[in-house]
Amino acid sequence: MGKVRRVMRCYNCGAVLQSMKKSESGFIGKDLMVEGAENRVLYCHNCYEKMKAINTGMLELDADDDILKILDDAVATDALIIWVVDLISFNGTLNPEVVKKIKKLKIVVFGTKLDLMPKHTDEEALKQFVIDRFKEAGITPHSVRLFGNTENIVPGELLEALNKTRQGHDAYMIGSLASGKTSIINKMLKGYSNKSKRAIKTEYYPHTTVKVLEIPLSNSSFFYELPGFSLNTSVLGKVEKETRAIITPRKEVKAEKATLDEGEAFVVGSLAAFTLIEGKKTRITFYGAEGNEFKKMKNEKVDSFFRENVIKRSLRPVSERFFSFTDYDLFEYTMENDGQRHDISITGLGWISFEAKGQIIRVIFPKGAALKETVSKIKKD
Ligand SMILES: Nc1nc2c(ncn2[C@@H]2O[C@H](COP(=O)(O)OP(=O)(O)OP(=O)(O)O)[C@@H](O)[C@H]2O)c(=O)[nH]1
Ligand SMILES: [Mg+2]
Repeated sequence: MGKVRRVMRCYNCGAVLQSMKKSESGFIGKDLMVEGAENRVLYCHNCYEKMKAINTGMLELDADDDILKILDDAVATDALIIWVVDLISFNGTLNPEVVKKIKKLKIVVFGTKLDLMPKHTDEEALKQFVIDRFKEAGITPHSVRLFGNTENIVPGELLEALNKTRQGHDAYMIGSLASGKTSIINKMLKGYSNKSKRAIKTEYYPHTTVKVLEIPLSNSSFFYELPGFSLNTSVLGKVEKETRAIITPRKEVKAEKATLDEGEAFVVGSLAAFTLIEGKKTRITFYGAEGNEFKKMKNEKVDSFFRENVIKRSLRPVSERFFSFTDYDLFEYTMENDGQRHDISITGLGWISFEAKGQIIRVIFPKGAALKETVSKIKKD
C-alpha cells in the first residue's frame, strides 16, 4: 500500500507548502517541515517575512508624508524634537521612517499617562524601559521624563527646561494620535507669556495639508505641535469606536491574573488569545483597560469561540472586524529560560507579564497590530 501524507497549506495565504523551490509560492524551510508540523501553524516564507515586518514596526507610514515633510525642516534647522509616547502602549509605534529622519537631532522623550500605570510601577525602571525601546529603534534620547494627569507641575518649569534644552533652536513635538501632546502643551503654557510679535496659531504648515499648532518662543524661534501619527499599528486604530472605548484605559490599568496549563489559552474578548503551547504551568498577569473580560479555554476552542462571541457578545471586547481566523495574526514565541519577567504586548490592547522559562507562547491578535516581546515594563507582579 502507498504512503499517505497530509498536504499542508500556509495559514495566511493558503498556498500549498513546499520546500523545493524558494522562488515559487508556498516555500518553507525544510527545518520547519519536521514531524508533528501538521499540528502547528505554518506560514510560507513570503507571508512570514511580510508579517514579521509588520510586527516589528516596519509599517509604511500611511498618510503621514506631510509629517515627514515638516520634519525635513526640523532637520534643516537642527531643531529639538520632543517625542511624546503613551506609556501604556507605545511599543510598535516608533515609526522607523520618522526615526531614520530625526535620529541625529537632540530628542527629548516625554512618557505620558503614568497615572494609568499600576501603582507599584518603579518609575526609574520604567524610564530605563523607555530608553531601551528608543535605543532598540535607533535613537539615544537626550532625556526622558514621565507625566501623569495627577501630578502638579510648577508653572514655568516645563518651559524653562525646554528653553534650556533647545538653546535657541525651534522645537517640534511629535507622537502618535492621542499620545497626550496637547495635554502637555496645556501644562507648559501655564508659565507662558508671549513676548514675541507673533500670535499662537493653528495653521496649515506650508506645502502640506496638515494643521500645526505654532507657539512663538521668541521673535525668531517656535514650538510646533505636529498632528499625531496614525494608529495603524495599534488595535485602537483597527476597531470600532464602541470597542475602542472598552479597551482604552481611563484609570489605572487592571491586572488580571491567570494560571495556564499546557494547551490552555487566556482569551481577551474576541480580540486576543495567549496560549501556552508548550511548557510548565505558567502564571500570567494581563494588564489592560478595566472594560476587558477574560476566559480560559482549551487551545483548540479559540477559533470557534471568537466566531461565536462576535454574535453572542458574552465576552468583551468584540469587534465586527475580527471574527474569522483570517482576520487575526498568529505568532509563537519561544521564550528564553532566564527566569526573568518578560512581557508580550499587543499595541493598544494590553500586555501579559510572566516569568520566562523556555515556554512556547502563541499569540492571536488583530491583523496588522504590533506585537512585541521585551523584558518586563514593570518588574514586579
Ligand atoms: N489619564 C491620563 N490621560 C491623559 C494623559 N495625557 C493625555 N491624556 C488623555 O489622552 C487623550 C488624548 O490627549 P491629547 O493631549 O489630546 O493627545 P494628543 O497627542 O494631543 O492627540 P492628537 O493631537 O489628536 O494627536 C485625552 O483624552 C487626554 O485627556 C495623562 O497623563 N493621563
Ligand atoms: Mg493634540
